[in-house]
Amino acid sequence: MQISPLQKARYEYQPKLPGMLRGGIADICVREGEETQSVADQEKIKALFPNTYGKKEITFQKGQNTAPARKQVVGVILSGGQAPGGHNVICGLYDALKATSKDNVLLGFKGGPSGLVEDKFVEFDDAFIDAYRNTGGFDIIGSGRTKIETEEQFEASVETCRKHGLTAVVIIGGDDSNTNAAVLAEYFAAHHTGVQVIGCPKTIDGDLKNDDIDCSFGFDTAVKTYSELIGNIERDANSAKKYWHFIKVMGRSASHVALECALETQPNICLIGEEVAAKKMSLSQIADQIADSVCARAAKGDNFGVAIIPEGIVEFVPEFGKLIGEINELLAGENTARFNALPTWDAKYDFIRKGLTKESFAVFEILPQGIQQQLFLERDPHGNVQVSLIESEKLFAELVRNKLEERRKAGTYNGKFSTQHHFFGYEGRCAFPSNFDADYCYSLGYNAFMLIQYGFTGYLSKVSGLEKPAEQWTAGGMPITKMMNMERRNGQDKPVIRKALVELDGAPFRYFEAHRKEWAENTCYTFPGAIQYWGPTEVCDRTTVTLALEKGMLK
Ligand code: FBP
Repeated sequence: MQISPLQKARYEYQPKLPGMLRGGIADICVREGEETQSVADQEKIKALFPNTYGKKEITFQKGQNTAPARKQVVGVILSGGQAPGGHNVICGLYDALKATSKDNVLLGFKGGPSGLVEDKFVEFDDAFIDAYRNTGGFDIIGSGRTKIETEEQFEASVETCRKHGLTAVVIIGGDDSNTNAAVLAEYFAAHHTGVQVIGCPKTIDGDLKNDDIDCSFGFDTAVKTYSELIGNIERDANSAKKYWHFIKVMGRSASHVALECALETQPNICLIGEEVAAKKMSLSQIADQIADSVCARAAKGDNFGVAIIPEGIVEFVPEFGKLIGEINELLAGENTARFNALPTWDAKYDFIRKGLTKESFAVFEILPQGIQQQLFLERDPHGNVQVSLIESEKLFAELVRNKLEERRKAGTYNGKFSTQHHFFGYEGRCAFPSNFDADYCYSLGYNAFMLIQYGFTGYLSKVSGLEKPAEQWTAGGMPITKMMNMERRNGQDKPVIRKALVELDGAPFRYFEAHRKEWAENTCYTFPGAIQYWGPTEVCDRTTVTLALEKGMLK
């Protein structure tokens, strides 16, 4: 097979482990910490996880390895959206497993958690693993979003484990997948299977982080990839001086990606969903905020700019959420067929006008026709509006255009407004991992095997101190139940890992807030450039601005 020179060179890269994991498996021992409690709803979580709740935090350190010797047969699963570095988690896991004993076996279950249920697997060997070292993507075994939740699925998983003699399963995933890992660990423990479950924190969205997890892997590479592109667009905008670029970036439930890209590139505008929700902002208010920047810049002759829009923005706008709820109700059951049978858009529009409340229709009315039609025509199999498909970069560009027309009529704006639209999402999810993600992921996988070797289950592989050089990182494990609380999901109270949203009193947002007025009116663009794999460490191993601000490394 033909491979690119970079791919070949990246195969040779030796990821950096935390100092405490260096020097050989025989010299790694465990230090136990305090017993843990869930972040909220302790009694309920404890009752749901009687076998895995309240376990101790653990840290690895240098010392005689006292783990009992036994053959390990480990299964690994990639779960959810792709994130750069997933392959390295598997490589780190494989290397630690084989360094312990050549007889140990690593199986990869294909296509996500369903691979375990349906027993679709591959067995890794050196040649297989070597072809994926330090590469992006999840194509080594594929990924999927199946949730193991029915009794049938649990039983099938137990059967797969029994058939292969599995001693442990490693689940590489986001908050939902690791919640599932905790549930699976509890099930395996309750049924005395002897199979351990370890999770690894993944997602480019960056919303799996807390007091114990500095950040999820993949975030670093994805935001650097988007920031490179945004910086390039800023240069283009500032060269041509003729377009406003509206750029949507991934991140459905949290705006960490948009915020980090803004901190990296200093655009004129960046919307933060969590702020929109906290201030209960309307679409019109958001459009006004962007239009203010357009006008201020136009007054100086700068009819160009860059605005970053998080993918999930509309879900944070309260009036939009209400509108979506009403549309879902309006088209429930047989109404969908009635609506679809209406011959023209005008007839459909009339049906919508009569079916929505006055307030929601007022919101609907200000949407560009393309978005209006999207809301009614592109629906999921349950008949619900597919909010993630809404082209919010086009939506806001149009809403701003309307605002500017009003201002032009009022004599307060006299500029030009031509727009370009972009969506950066899939472009970043499978990029070659940055050195940071390559190192972090390899460490997470290596560390996951140490947790397995020492008999832990229901733990998340934890590598922290990530703002420092890798040598100073610490490694250990945290019971997943510690990160859980009860939340309402599909009409039921469920134990879940608490999702990390952008904190409006956190250092990254405060930094952005302090600078955004200046960025909105002036041209303060910064150009991060492409991810560098070789060169000075401050260029190649640098972490995200978000992490640096959170850890007080930047002010
Ligand atoms: P995970 O939370 O599973 O990591 O996925 C996040 C994400 O990359 C989002 O940013 C995006 O909204 C979504 O996946 C897209 O999912 P899909 O791959 O199903 O289109």
